[in-house]
Amino acid sequence: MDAYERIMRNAEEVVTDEEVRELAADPAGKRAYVGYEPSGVLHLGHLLTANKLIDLQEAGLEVVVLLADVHAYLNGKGTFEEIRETAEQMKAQFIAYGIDEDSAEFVYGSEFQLEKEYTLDLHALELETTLNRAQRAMAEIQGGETAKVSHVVYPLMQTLDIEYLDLDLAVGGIDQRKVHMLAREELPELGYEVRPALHTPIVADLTTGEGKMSSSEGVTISMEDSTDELEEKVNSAFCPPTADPEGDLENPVLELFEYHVFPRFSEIVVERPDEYGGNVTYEQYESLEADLESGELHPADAKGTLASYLDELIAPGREKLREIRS
Ligand code: IYR
Repeated sequence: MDAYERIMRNAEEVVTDEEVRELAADPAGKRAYVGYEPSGVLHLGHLLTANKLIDLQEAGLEVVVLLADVHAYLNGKGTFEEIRETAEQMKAQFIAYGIDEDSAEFVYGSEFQLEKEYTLDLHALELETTLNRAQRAMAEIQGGETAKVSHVVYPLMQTLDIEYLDLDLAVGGIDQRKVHMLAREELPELGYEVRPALHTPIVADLTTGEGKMSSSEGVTISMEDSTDELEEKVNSAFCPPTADPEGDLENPVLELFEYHVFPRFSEIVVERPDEYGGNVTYEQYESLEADLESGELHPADAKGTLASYLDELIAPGREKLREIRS
């Protein structure tokens, strides 16, 4: 896999492809980032973009993890002290998960977002941007609550982060796309360069295959789950043996294989007793998907295998959390 293919693996979209190709042609010294509102426990939503950061490190880019404490504050996630503490825990779990600590840079938003120059640029952006535009950019992040003034400042700060962290690529879930599009429009207004963005998909709800897997509603898998809890969650997942003919339901079991398991393991072994066909090894996601859809692979075997690989992925972070809490 060349640098471009690795950067693009499992990306839902890039804006623009041409800019990303240029980046891939000479990745040395180029900086990519994901920003996270600190939360005490990482879940699969965080890990999807973390997988992308690992891909980017492997493609030769420098990666920056923004622990967006000021953003979390603006989004009503607690006091600064509480947010700081959860940010520390989050950082430790990312490292346990496999983000290379020596080459990655972990930055707190409050380290640079409270400086005078940043604040003055923020005010310039406030003057440039209509309320309506900023609110639309936030619709998917802020959820259904009544928008506060802080919620329109939020995407403007996210826009400035791209300049102030000296980035060449902004990465996020597809729910960040409107903020990144706002950034592409507004940065030139302040005389700054436009940077490309890469968006990862959102995994569907585990039990229904609809909408998105989220920590606030429905079931999500997190660093906190024990092996048994994880197995139970995966076993109750929606996993139709054939693709939905109408095409509006996703298969979350397949999505988890595609976005979480295959990127991190070079081969996947499904262990089965001989009377059920014996063990089978997959090197590519597409072969597993084809076998599930043809009936060659039973959903129960797919789920058992998924649970054990996910367990292996979250085990170091789970251990880290135990350590922090004891
Ligand atoms: N909006 C993100 C958090 C965030 C991301 C970036 I990229 C920033 O520069 C700042 C904040 C979220 O919804 O989690």
